Amino acid sequence: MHQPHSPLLLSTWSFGQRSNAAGWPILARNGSALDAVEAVAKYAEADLSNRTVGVGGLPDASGRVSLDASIMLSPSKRGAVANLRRFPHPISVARRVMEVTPHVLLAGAEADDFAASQGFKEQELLTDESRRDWENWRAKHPEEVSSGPIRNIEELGQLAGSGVDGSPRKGRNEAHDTIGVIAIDGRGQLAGACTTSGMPYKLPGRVGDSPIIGHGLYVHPQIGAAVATGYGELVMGVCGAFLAVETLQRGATPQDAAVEVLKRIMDSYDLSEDDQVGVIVLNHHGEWSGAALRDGFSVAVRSGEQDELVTSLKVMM
Ligand code: SD4
Repeated sequence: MHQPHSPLLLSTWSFGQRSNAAGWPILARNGSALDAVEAVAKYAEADLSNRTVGVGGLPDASGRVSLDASIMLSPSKRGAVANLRRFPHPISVARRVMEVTPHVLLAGAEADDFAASQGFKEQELLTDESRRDWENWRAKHPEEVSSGPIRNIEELGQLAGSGVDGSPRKGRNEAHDTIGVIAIDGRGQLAGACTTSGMPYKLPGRVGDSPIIGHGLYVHPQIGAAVATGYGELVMGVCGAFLAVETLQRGATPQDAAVEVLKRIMDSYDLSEDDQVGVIVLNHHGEWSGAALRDGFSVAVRSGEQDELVTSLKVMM
């Protein structure tokens, strides 16, 4: 178990490890958990090899990329953006929503306008590679939007099998997804961030769990923090991240809290074999756990003593 007030960073999926490297120096020099989680999220957003966060993310069914993000310190300090289409760092726009507006969530074209008014730099989000994948997908699905999640799309680049367009994979890092990161700093302050381009080929306008406080992310400074990843619609039906922190408050361990969220999902849906949700839960003592419905989810852990990828508990047989 981690010692109280020893800084700790926990990120979703295998690519969280290299993203953690961007946030760890902040915690190591006694910086804030908030700055650290923002740095981790920004790294993933800017990473072009990461195909479903930030620039390079897979687009919606209309071929346009839209980004969702949230950041949180406490019930009264949180911000989010949904359906951002012109700016590459939704996490920083979410932080600005938290810091300079009385609101929690800005969405759509007005969220882009807000980002512009705050001086953020615009960038085309659709890369040639994502456009080609979308064109291939569109050619095979002329009338449809995404038929749902692609199981562990975050790790498809690491696994054998086909790519996001149904064609053979092109490389190790082809299809990463949401990064969720939670941290505790040397003063014992908790923070969390979550950023994604959402479900590939989604219906335009679809917003998942990541930018909704209590669904993809929740932080309570005196209790703990939780982040969820995977098929957002499943998380949203059970207020997944809030449920995890609430379960901690009732005295559960981080592992029991993570499992509680997944059990609630199993009880609430007729799950298909592609449905995947992963959860990371951290309590205010610095104890943590990760769990997922199925194989394939891992937690990237970074502390003074540890820099590794930990395979999470799987709850479905
Ligand atoms: C969503 N939960 O938009 C996100 C996607 C995700 O790993 O987390 N993928 O549904």
